[in-house]
Amino acid sequence: MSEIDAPAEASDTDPSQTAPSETGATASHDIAMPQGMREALTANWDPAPPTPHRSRADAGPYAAGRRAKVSAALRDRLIVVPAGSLKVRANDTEYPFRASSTFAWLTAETAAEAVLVMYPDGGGHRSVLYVLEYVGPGELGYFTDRLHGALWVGNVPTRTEVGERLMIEVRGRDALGGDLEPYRDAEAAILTGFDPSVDALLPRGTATDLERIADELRLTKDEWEIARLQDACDATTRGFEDIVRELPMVLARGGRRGERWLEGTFWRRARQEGNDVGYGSILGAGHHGTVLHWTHNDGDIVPGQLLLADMGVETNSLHTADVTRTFPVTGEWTPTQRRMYEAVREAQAAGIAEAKSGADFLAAHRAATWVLADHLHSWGILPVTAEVSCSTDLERPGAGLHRRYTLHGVSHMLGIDVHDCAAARDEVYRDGPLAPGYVLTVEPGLYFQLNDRSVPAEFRGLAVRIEDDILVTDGDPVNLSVGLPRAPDEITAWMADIQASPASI
Ligand SMILES: [Mn+2]
Repeated sequence: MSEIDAPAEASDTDPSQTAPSETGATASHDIAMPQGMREALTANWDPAPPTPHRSRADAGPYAAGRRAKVSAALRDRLIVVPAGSLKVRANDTEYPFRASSTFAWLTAETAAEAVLVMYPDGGGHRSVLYVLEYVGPGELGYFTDRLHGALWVGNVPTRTEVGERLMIEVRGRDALGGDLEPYRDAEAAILTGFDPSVDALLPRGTATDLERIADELRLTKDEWEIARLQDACDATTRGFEDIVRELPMVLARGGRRGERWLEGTFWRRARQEGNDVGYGSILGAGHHGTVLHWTHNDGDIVPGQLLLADMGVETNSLHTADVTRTFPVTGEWTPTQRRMYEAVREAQAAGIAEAKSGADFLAAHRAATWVLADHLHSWGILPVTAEVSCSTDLERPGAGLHRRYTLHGVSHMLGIDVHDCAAARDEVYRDGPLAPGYVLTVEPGLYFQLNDRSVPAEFRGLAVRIEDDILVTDGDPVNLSVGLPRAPDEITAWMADIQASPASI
């Protein structure tokens, strides 16, 4: 990251703005660039080296198929879906950009500040993708625009290349305002809140139906998306192998902040094989595993602990895995750890068996939770039977007491978002039947807090969660994350095997 010696141009809202101030200095502490210097610096350049498009070559027809479904659901409406704008992290640095999920789903594009517009046209829609082309050689912004100068941030693909790769009409982002002007008062479905400059162009646009409709359509993954989710799970498997391989080294060095080290190890795999992690990795050693969203990951790792690792690689198409494994950091289970682990494994198997076409979404949750409650009762922790604790009559005395230890629902939809399809109505998601092409997690867990007086001392501070990504089909459920072992002895053997073999990249 460079600041000194080059005049940085912060172009706040208008990405095409490249004009420097009178002195040529554009941000605090920048060195002035007089007119003569500007002319000298902008002369004598060939075009900037092209940057290839990063999407898969086969993405276009699938994205077109998704647009056709949205088109049919929003007939005669203007549809506007921005990728989103850059977000400031601090001062003049931005967060890494991640396109809005609806945009990525409809275009297979992930570029910052791009916008999809679907114009009503003869009962259907004509789709146009507006992309930003960065400031090239011959213009001052090539040197001075730290957000969009090709010299500063690398070039982007040409409009022609984007159009050929994604099989869509492409126009420059600077044409968007003029193209939308005739629609300023039209009834528009617009994904608001992602790009303020786009929201301002269509002040009467509404977001509600578009998000709901897209999220309900996104419940069913097409074959291309299923393949990407499989890619995400496969890369995630390799990331888990990476952290297992480094555990002996972490322990040998005293384990200090070992959770953080392993977080970095997994992140390297995510960046190597995909775009990023799909959500903040959770690495909870010992009682940190009882904290559902433990993303501080700053704890030590010491022998005798279980490590709960909940991590997922996000592909370049932005599809993510969401996988949890829990294992003893030395590979050796204590009897209590094993007993607890086997209960969760049995619960997960019961849940996965319910992930069938036609079953309702909550069937996996009910089946898994019943198994957990039954074990909790048999251990003397739950004072009532599973039948009482899992009663659908929530007013019944004793109902729901297992929730002190199970804490969360067993499933959620998975796709481009880790908690996918959040805007879908309850009647099609939570209360709706599963269908072929749905992908959901099955992730039961047991959590005994360190300070919970209701459990025997031997259980306190222990946490187990097992999470896999399940594809619903016409037949049996397909486990996309089956590449990682689950049986306790298989985990021990897997760890020894991985730790005896070199890393692969
Ligand atoms: Mn999950």
